[in-house]
This record gives sequence, C-alpha cells and structure tokens, in this order.
Amino acid sequence: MGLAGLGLAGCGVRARGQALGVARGDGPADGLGEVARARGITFGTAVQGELLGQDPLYAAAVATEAQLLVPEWEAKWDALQPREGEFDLGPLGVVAEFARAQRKQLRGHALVWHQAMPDWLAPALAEGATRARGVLAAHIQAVLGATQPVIRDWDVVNEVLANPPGSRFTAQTPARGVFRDTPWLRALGPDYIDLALRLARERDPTLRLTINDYGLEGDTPWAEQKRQAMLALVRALLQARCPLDAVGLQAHLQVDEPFRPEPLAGFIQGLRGMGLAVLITELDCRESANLPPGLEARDAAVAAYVQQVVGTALAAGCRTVLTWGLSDRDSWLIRDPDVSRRDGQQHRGHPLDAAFRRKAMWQALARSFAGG
Ligand code: 9MR
Repeated sequence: MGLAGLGLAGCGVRARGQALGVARGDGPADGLGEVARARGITFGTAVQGELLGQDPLYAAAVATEAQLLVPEWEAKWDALQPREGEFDLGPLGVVAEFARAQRKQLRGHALVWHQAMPDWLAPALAEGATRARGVLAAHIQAVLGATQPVIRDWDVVNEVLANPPGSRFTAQTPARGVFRDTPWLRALGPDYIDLALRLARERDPTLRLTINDYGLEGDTPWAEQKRQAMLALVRALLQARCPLDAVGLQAHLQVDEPFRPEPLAGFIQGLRGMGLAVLITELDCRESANLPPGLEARDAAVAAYVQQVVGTALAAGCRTVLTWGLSDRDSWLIRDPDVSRRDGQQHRGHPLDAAFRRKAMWQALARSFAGG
C-alpha cells in the first residue's frame, strides 16, 4: 500500500476511547495534564496503540492524565516502512484517532534512530551515501506528508550521541568520537543529522524539529561530557544554519545516580540561550536494589528524585514533560532485561502503579507543576 493520499486523518481507524468515562482514581479530580496546564506546562505520556484499543482502564488513565501523546513504537521505521516503499500507517492511525477523539496533542518519535529499523534498512544504508540519502529523503517526505495535519513536533534524530567512556549505562555502544556508531553514521558521517533536519524543514516548514537523547541529567562526569557534546552539536548545527527548534531530554532516571540542580539547570539555560525549547520526553525512574524495603519507602525515594529533576528543569524553563508510559504495568522498565531489576522486584518508576493507582511520583509531578 502506497502512502499517496493517505493522510492519518483518513486512515479509517476508530479508537474505542471515544466513549471513555474518566477514571478519577484517588487524589484530586484533575489529572496531571490539567494540573500542568494551569501553570502553562504541557504534560503527556508515551502510549501503546494496542492498549488504547483493548484496555479501558489504560485508555481512561491516558484520557485523564495526559494532554500530549507520543506513540511508543508506532512511528518508528519498522512500524511505518516495514518494506522499502511500503508504508503502513495503521498502528500510528490508532494512536492518532485516539488523540483526535480525546482532543490530545500528538508528537512524533522518531524519524532517525539506530533501533527499530526494518530488516531492509541497514543493508540499504550500507550500499553507500547516495542510497542512504535517498531512503532518508523518501521516508521523511512520505511520513511528514502523512502526519503533517496532526503531528507538529517530531524527534527528528534520536540518540545520536555516544555514551562517554565510564558511563554506567548498560547499553554500552560503539562510538566514533562523540557520535554513536550507527548504520546512519557509517553511511553518511555526522552530516546525516544536518541532512535529516533540513529534509524535515523542507517538507514541513512549521514543524518543531527536536533532537532527543538520554543520559543528560545526572551529576556525573559522563553526563557532563554528554551535555557538552550536545551543546557543541547544537552550536555547530545552528552555525551551519541548520534548522533546529528543540532538544528533548529523555530523562530515563536512576534513583541512585548523583544529581545536583546546577549542572542540569545550566545546560537547559545554555540551550534556551541559543533559542531552543527544552522538553523532558521520556521520563521514568529506575530503582536501585539498595532502596529500603517496603513500597512506601521505595515510592518516596523515586518521587523525591523525580521531583528534584523535574523541578530543576521547569525552573530552568522547560515547559513540556512526558513520561514514558503512565503505569508500572506496561513499562519497558519491567520488560527489558537490560534495565529490569534482577532481585525479583519490579521497578516502580511511573506515576501510576500496576493497578493504575496514583503513587508518590504522581504527587511529586503535581507538586512540581504547581511550582511547589
Ligand atoms: O519503550 C520502547 C519499547 O517498547 C520498544 O520495544 C523499543 C524499540 O522500539 O523502544 C522503547 O522506547 C525507547 C525509545 O524509543 C527511545 N529511548 C529509549 C526507550 C526505551 O528503550
């Protein structure tokens, strides 16, 4: 099926969310989205289209809590272009239809990433620079053409920076200098970042173009190196008159990572000083095995850590916060063997618990949005 003429609005998919009641749960009536909106802040979450369609509790929580949605996998290459030239907007259409019916904004993730690549893509990129430029242009043109009416902010490039040596991230990755070594880098050198941004601006001149990455929040030598690498990259892009509007801090936090407000605040202010918006795009928080036992103590530790980071970011001018899912039940933190706990416990790193009850992290976010 070609993409021509197939805008998302015409995908014909109906979300079951339209008739959803709003699950208030415990706590104040307003969801986090309303609490945030009252202070000029946008709160959102990553969503999984299948769950929106099949799980009323999940859909009701999203409807209640979030103003802004980002598809957790439905807008990645393997979902959108499983075979070269054959685009599939079905899964993304489910999310888009839910957003439309529930009057939520939608952001896109991600036009260029080294993961979630369909099988054909890496071999195509390995054929050389001309071929790589061709597939990049074709994807961006088709996808932005289809999503333009409903998605006004895209993570154009995702995770392009390497993890500095010594980083504790489990997913250690090969690097070429400050850049992550990926099929895109091997095909085009670091210019693929500039190229993707220019292609996106050309296709959709008023789209917000975002660079998204992780490991930028903590008070560690490697987070500082990565912050400096991001600042240098942004500076170089802007000097080359490359279009760029925002930087997304994923904020996959870890409760035992050292944190001080000053380095993060200085970084955000540096980016804002260059005219960029700064978003928190994928917030969640991994626990440590050293936390005191008992759910209350664990939740309190996560909440305190999240409040420091989010409070710092908001005070430095960040105006958009998205969590990477709302509930502990559906999170990559319990599914992904690289990050899940190894002691039989499950991370509780989201605002809602596995039964969709609001936890201390929910309260911490509400307090941060309210400025307290
Ligand atoms: O949470 C996402 C998981 O469900 C997917 O299987 C995976 C591959 O598409 O991507 C996960 O989301 C990642 C995001 O796209 C980029 N930052 C890290 C997120 C967690 O791995």
